Amino acid sequence: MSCSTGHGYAPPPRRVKSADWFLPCPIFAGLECQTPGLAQSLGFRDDFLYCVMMNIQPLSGALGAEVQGVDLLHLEQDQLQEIESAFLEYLVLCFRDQQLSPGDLLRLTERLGGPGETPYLGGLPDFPEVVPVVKEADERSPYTFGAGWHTDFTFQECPPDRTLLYAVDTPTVGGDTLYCNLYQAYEALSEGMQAVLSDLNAVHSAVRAYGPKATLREHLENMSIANDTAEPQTMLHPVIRQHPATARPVLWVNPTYTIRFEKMTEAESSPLLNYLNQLAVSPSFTCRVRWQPGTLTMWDNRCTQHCATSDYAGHRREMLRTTVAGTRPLAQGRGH
Ligand SMILES: O=C(O)CCC(=O)C(=O)O
Ligand SMILES: [Fe+2]
Repeated sequence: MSCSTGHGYAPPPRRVKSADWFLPCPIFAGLECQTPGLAQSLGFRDDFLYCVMMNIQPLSGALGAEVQGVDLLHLEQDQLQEIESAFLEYLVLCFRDQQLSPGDLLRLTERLGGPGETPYLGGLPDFPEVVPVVKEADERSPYTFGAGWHTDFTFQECPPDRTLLYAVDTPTVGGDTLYCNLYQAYEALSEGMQAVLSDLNAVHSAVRAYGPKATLREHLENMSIANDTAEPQTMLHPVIRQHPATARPVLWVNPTYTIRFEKMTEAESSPLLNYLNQLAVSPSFTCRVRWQPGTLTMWDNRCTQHCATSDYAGHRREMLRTTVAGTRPLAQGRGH
């Protein structure tokens, strides 16, 4: 399988099947260990047990889970439902050893609601909705794409509900992605602060990342990034967002795109925004995803932030990225 990333994309090899695959089902696991190949000889598909036994392992006490026993290319409807309910519970889901071409990733994105609009970032020639996130081994910049805490594209009127990131090539160590839980950040605030914030809107803008003076594109020489020639438009969003699926309140600001509170200056806003942004990334509200070729992680932009780590100079990392279109954020308890 090949595509025109210019980076020699090829799906990662499937891992050699071992008895570990059968551990989610203890009875069958034991039988399969004693009689390797039993599942196959009974006429089950190669990945039969993998498919019927979905297993969820949390990544930390705060958020995130690894989902085992799933082949994202052949998802049954009930598996999809199970994944969707795990997604609302864990906010970040990680699937290992998936074999996805760019077209497969797009089909999965369509199954999950359809791709969002992705201005500024160039996609693959044959699949414009699929964005390659690439850093070559010889790049000198200490920076990587997404290396600052943020929630994806909150400057849009309808920011993406979720993002899917699929690892094609990864450093042997480093290049992890960190996530934080913005429900927990909200819950950590005092009642008084929750009440103050619930009446506020914030201004979100692409100016720092993609405005005329932004320097991100100069740091990312193997990605196709277009800056705005004029000051980007801004978008007002509630500071306390209600998650549309869980109805729970979320502290929905981030240091990359939230530039100030409505009707306040940046100078007036920044002390409180800095406080909120620091609180959101308290270690106890975070988890960390370590990537391997074939890992797909999806995260909920309605209640998380994330941050890529730039600790793999001299090594190559290539990911494929899509987003799922979202709805306009609603304020908790305000209805507007
Ligand atoms: O590459 C990563 O780890 C995350 C990049 C990022 O921020 C994104 O894909 O939205
Ligand atoms: Fe991001």
